[in-house]
Amino acid sequence: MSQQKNKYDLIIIGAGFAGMYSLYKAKLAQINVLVIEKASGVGGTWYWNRYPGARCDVESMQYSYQFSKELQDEWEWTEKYATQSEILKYANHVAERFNLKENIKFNTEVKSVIYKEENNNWVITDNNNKTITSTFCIMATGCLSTINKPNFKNINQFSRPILHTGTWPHEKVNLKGKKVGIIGTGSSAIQCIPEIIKEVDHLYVFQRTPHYTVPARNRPLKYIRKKITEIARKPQGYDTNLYVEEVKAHYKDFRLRAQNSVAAMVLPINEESALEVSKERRKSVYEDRWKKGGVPFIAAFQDLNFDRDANETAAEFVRNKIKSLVEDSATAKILTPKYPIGCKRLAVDSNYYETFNKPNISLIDLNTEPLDEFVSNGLSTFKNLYELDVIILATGFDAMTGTLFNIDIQGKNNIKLKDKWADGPKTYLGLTTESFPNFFIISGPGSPSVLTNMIVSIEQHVNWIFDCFKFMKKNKKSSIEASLQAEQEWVKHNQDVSVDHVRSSCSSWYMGANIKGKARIFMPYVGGYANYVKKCNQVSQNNYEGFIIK
Ligand code: N01
Repeated sequence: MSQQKNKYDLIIIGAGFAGMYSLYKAKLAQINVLVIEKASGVGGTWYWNRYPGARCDVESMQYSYQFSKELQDEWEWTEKYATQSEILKYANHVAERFNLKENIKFNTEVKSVIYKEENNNWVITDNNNKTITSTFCIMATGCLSTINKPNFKNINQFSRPILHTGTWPHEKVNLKGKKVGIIGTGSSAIQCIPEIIKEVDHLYVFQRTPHYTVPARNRPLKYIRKKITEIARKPQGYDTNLYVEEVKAHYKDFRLRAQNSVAAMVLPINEESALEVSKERRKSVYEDRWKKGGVPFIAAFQDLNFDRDANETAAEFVRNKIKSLVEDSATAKILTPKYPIGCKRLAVDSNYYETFNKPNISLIDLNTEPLDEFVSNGLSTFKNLYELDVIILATGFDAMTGTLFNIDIQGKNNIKLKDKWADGPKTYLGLTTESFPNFFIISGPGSPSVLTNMIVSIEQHVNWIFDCFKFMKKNKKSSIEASLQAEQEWVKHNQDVSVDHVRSSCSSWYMGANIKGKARIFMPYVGGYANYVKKCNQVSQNNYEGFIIK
């Protein structure tokens, strides 16, 4: 273990949930480690995304670490879906409970990560031009951590505040009595709009593509506790009325079921086909899922993700809900998506469609009224001028590769990651990339990551990496790198499994379609979490097949 100043065995970039757990494991293994974090605190996504209404759409009893039984037992979630502030509190609790902050250098942005073949190490340079070296490097930089700020015409002309949901200010933003414009209607806007409507004088929603969303039916967990469910005892199935004590009493089994699932979470998948049941049965299943709320809606039938006709039955159900919930038929029409449901990530909301019945909201369809430019006091479309006090950009992220490309990452022979991935990311298992030895990515492209319950996926990745470290130490190896052949096969497999999946059937950030000039390729692994874990385990059990270890 190296102890020299500015020389580490392991550098971890990012102190979100991936960075924190990597650090915990490194400390446990007594590895000489440093975490570098741009923010002034831990939490990653939950540090930055503080917009009103921000919360997780994975249930809180599942969206948490499982590496420590004590941590799992002692932490009390207060709502079915935790708010951003509660998740951030949890992240800080974890950091303090396991003394993580002492190894994190905050307020520091990594600018370059360059491999030096002659020393078999990485040279990391930060925004203060400080340089350190490390044998191993873990990129725990997140999948949705670089915001997409489109190059709107004359954006700098607007003389009042422009906010982005992904970098929302830490201090309270006062929208009371203000005329506010919001551009974008993805998951972030869908959570934000029903909250800020309570405060603003008038809200103008600028929509390019309508998004499918289902009600969250969020509730305090104390209320749920009074209910009797069989959740953790059932080998299959699941009731959204999570009963905290029961889950905690059977947490191990509960987590195991998530490990063996498609999305790393206990989700009630109905094994029936939407096309093989009666019309009445289909409607009643959808109604039941709608009533219970949350992402389980998309698991209402087993064929919604692969059969377009089956998918259409679910899409049509939601379209009819929009029609019944939104009073003004013209507004309802604009809010109604036409593409398959689940292609863009299904959003989960609290009163999103109902918000459009309020007197102080206007929906602007950018397809019939395209944006022209920002002006000093508002936004101008080709039809109207909207006077605004504040503009909110809910325009999403340069997902999965954006943050990696913002850092100058160079592997063997000075090959830049950005150049290597110019036609789309190329990884082996989403964890490593050929020509970049001792370099790991957590929840990288080619791993299930954003299609799963992220904390569970993160723990699996980190455990795999640290098992690999153990293997290398035991076998006195100093370098591990994906072979080109293994990488090519994995990339091909990724594309093969995505071809018929609904997720690749429209333009979305999964495909890089939201960023001008970005390669159009389906980035996360859509073959299912359990299959992915099986593959990772097979690789490690076979002495890291597909890797070159020296
Ligand atoms: O971003 P998005 P997001 N002109 O990319 C529009 C996670 N998340 O921040 O669809 C006009 O989904 C764009 O329009 P279009 C979750 O994984 C999780 O909402 O490209 N409009 C779209 O409407 C999610 O998927 C939670 O036509 C423009 C919107 O902006 C991911 O984050 C909560 C535009 C962007 O939607 C991203 O969600 C929130 C332009 N030039 C987010 N450019 C949880 O609950 C873009 N748009 C865990």
